[in-house]
Amino acid sequence: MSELLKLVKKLPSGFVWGGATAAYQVEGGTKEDGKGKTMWDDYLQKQGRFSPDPASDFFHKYKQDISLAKEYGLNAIRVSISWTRIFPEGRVTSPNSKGVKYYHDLFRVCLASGIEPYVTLHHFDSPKALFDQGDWLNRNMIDEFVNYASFCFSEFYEVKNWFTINELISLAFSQYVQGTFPPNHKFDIESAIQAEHNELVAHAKVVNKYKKKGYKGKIGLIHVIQPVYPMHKNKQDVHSANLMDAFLNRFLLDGTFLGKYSKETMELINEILNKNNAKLEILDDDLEQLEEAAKQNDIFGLNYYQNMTVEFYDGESRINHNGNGKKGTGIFAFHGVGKAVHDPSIPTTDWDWNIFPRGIYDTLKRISNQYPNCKDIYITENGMGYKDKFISPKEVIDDQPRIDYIDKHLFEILKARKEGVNVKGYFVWSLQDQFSWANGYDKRYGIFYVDFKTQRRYIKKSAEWFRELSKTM
Ligand code: BGP
Repeated sequence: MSELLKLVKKLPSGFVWGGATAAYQVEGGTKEDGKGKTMWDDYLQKQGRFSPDPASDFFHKYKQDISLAKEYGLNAIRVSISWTRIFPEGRVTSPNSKGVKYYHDLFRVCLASGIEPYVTLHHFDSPKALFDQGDWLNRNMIDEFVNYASFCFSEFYEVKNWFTINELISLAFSQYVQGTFPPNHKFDIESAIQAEHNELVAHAKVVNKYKKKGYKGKIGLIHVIQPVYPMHKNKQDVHSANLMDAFLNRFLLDGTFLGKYSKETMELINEILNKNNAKLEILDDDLEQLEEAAKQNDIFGLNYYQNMTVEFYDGESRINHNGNGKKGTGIFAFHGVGKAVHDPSIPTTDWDWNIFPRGIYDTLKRISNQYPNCKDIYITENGMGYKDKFISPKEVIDDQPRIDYIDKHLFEILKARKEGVNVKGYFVWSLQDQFSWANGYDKRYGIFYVDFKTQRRYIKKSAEWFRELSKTM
């Protein structure tokens, strides 16, 4: 028996095996039943590279996807609610009853199939009307988010596991550093860090309200953690790694679980802000909210894909997003902070994402050692973007590299769990192939293949692998 299976055999029966999705990446139907625009609709149309319709047509095909999940041994699904299906203009007025019904129907089908829904309230899809007023940089968005979240808690009583916001760093990074998400700014460090802070405050306010109201479910948020390692053990590279880590990870982990930014974290963040002529506004009330929420998160969603190796870099900031899978074209060099370099001992995907399973073990140990307020952890995303080859409808799609990726990461996760880290579940990114924000439709992650023209689903070897795994328990 493999080392992984030995660990799987020891898992409790309630261990969560899920597939992850996000509304805008799977639903399609962006104009159906009164849905309002998100920050993406006009932008993608203007850009003309790919359309979010019909994506994986989950809006119509969710029953089929849920039954596939069930058939292949999963017991949970991660979905997000599209804010503008419920409140088309973002502002909380009278809800769009068709949108509300859609999510009730979805949750009902999940629960009837023994697939527990884990629901995110904001997964990269701000309502266009609020985006136009500054998105998370406008503090009014915080209040609107609290209102929208409050509505969802009282309406969707059947949901027991809530995540407020998905990957604050990825949203801020893609919007304001990499420029691949609207409004497409590059190295606008002030906006990136301010948006993250404001999102943390929004999250905290929602958690505090949820607890005050005494809801019985569980609540938390999701961070993607990218552990940073210095290329060389010299002082400069080590400092670069610390700066990059503060920027990518530590600022957010502190804000979530310490309820403040520690002195050491702020020294690193201030160094980054100063080097980029940027400032950060933190109000007294913000800190009170963060502090109150820090101990009240019931669950934490950890997304992990890759690590980053950095060396000291003092040149001009430069970035190139590898969005088409042409290996070796990605660049990230951040003035005064660090430059991502390729460690030749670490393999990469076609999109230049490092394949470094040990990073998830290091991350889990770090969180459990440094952030005792972090309680139950779910791996809410982990998986591999791959150019799957479809041969014929009769043949199972061979995605062995994805299986190898998941196998190795899962092993590291369960090793950390065996050593006491409280991991309660694993969601593969993604359940079915879906639309990838800045990469379109060729970067597939699903354990079920989607023919985007016909919307037919086909089985991949990774789905069969999951089914065997679930039988092991
Ligand atoms: C995470 C997001 C997902 C998903 C995934 C893969 O950051 O939460 O929405 O997209 O990464 O990323 P990509 O699609 O860019 O390859």
